[in-house]
Amino acid sequence: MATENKNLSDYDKTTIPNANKFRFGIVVSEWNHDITENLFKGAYNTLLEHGVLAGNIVRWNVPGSFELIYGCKKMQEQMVNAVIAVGSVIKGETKHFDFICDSVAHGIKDLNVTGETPVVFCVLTDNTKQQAIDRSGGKHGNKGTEAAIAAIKMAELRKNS
Ligand code: DLZ
Repeated sequence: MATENKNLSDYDKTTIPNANKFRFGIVVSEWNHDITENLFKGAYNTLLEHGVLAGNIVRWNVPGSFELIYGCKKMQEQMVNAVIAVGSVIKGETKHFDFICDSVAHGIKDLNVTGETPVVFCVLTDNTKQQAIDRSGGKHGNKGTEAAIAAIKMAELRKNS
């Protein structure tokens, strides 16, 4: 699971389906917004790079990662081929971190079980701000890029299944 030996922005471009017919929803949490903006940019630019039209990318903001669950549930209803949930949870002094991380992971998982539209998990869960910086366009790449590639692959899988 560790990203230390894997750059989140590395992938084989030749294996990615053309996405120019697809429409994507990106739901962005405003908490740690400097991090989530960089994750959004990574996802957005990667989608464009693979042929997605700017007009076919719908962005909504939600207050925090906990609200990603509801935001993504409503986004699933918007005639999109896949949804990307963008958040950054950074550990504090209390157990809040654990509750938020567990809730968001289970909430997004539930949307994938119950809904027809795949929802990709682009939520960083870090012990420190530096770890979040490193994974949102820093030395370990950008999880937004990884999420966009996953979303394209899931949209293609959905189309063919
Ligand atoms: C309250 C809170 C805290 C302490 N930390 C974070 C965080 O690191 N990342 C994040 O996305 N959201 C955080 N939140 C906000 C919660 O996700 C949520 O918005 C509030 O509890 C309101 O439901």
